Amino acid sequence: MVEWTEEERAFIQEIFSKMNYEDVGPKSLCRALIVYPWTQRYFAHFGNLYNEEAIMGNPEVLRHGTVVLHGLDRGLNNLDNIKSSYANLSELHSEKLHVDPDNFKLLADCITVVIATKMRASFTPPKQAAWNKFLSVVVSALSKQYH
Ligand code: HNI
Repeated sequence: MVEWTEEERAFIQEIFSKMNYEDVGPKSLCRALIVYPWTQRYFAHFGNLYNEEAIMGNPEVLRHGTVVLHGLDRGLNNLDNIKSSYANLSELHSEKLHVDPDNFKLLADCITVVIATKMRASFTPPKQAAWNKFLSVVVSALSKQYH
């Protein structure tokens, strides 16, 4: 089981409390689709992903970005049991969506970049360390049902 210090818990809570899901989520997913274009193949049914402008103006992408970010809530609310709280989502991404699990880390990095641009100087190295630890545990939990 992952151990969290009180400081780490507080930093993670703080970052979530300052986060606007409807802003950070879409921006993070758009960034992933632009920076790592091979991730677009999973979202072909969302319509036009032709270029940066199309991706950033695609309502399906924007809506899904918020959905994905809310997917982190189950980690936040189950910090001491992250692994089992992602069992269903892991199975969905593996068995049904066939998402290559390497992509989880790439999207996580995009979320971190967007948060950094929002929080600026207040995203201190210790806060980034706690956040990075949180996302690493989520990514590992999401990859759990792959075999
Ligand atoms: Ni992901 C659906 C959470 C990474 C491709 N994804 C979801 C849903 C959640 C979610 C929540 C909605 C599930 C449902 O409907 O029951 N995804 C997350 C989280 C991460 C993540 C928390 C990592 C931080 N997903 C990824 C990545 C890809 C991805 C990296 C592909 C590159 N996800 C999908 C696709 C769907 C999806 C595709 C279905 C979309 C749809 O609506 O058709």
